Amino acid sequence: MSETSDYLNGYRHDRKQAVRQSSTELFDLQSKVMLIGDSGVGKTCLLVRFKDRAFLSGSFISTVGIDFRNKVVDVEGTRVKLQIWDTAGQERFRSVTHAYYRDAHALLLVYDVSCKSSFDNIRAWLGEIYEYAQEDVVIMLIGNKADITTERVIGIEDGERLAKEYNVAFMETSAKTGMNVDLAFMAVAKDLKMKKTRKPNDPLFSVSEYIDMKKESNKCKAGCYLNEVLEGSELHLPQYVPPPRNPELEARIERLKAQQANREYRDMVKNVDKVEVGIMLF
Ligand SMILES: Nc1nc2c(ncn2[C@@H]2O[C@H](COP(=O)(O)OP(=O)(O)OP(=O)(O)O)[C@@H](O)[C@H]2O)c(=O)[nH]1
Ligand SMILES: [Mg+2]
Repeated sequence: MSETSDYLNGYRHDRKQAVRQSSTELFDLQSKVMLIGDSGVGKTCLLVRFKDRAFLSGSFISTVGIDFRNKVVDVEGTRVKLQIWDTAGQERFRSVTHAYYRDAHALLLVYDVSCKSSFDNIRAWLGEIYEYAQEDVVIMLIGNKADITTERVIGIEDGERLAKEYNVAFMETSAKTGMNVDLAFMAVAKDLKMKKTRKPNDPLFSVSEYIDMKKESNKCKAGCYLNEVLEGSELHLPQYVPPPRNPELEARIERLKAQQANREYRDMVKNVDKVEVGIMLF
């Protein structure tokens, strides 16, 4: 046998165990994931948060065309390489990105909880997915910028309802705080592993159930959520969840505020009288 065929046989054998992507990065399975959704919803920020554990704040640089980054994650001993494609949300690039849907294993469809039009456009995005992607593609609806409170216009129930209607997985994330970002990508990696290793009688893996189970197990007793803890990755700080509302206390605070305002008003009127009297005497 020639040296070349020895090499190729060795290479084929290796590929069964782990595919060599570069001299330093080995993996067992590979998955193509795409981030899609309107411009400005935070697709690039989600990718950067997952890949580099950073947040791109400040001026917004819209993606041109399409870009990708790789990350190898460990799913219970299996190295899954996620090839994450970050698409441009702007309409003018739509024809470019359609071509990439076909061989995607998972699509993360993102809207911004503070932008109603990005949520309203989700139905149109789903239409495109059904037209261009594979039938068994994993679809995850993501409500990003969950850290925003005052400008929020889309509630978590709205996202849940829409996801239920289309039978797709759902979660809210924040690229800013990191909330649920790892969980979204890990659920995709886990789905791929389960598909590849599933035996005929094994139950089907459900991304939605996995997400719900992880969110439940990450809920701590003090009423806060812990982020997904990845195998071998860093632990994030708990996210702050405001305490439940207390209508009685709120009413008392309002009464006190009104009393205070009355007092201030009376003092002000008294002072105005004094000034007026002073002016008249003068
Ligand atoms: N508060 C908050 N702002 C965010 C979050 N994610 C992204 N942003 C901001 O939203 C803006 C747009 O983010 P990008 O990630 O560039 O948006 P995009 O979806 O990639 O947009 P296109 O590339 O045009 O499709 C930036 O100014 C970010 O700083 C988030 O989770 N919370
Ligand atoms: Mg972008």
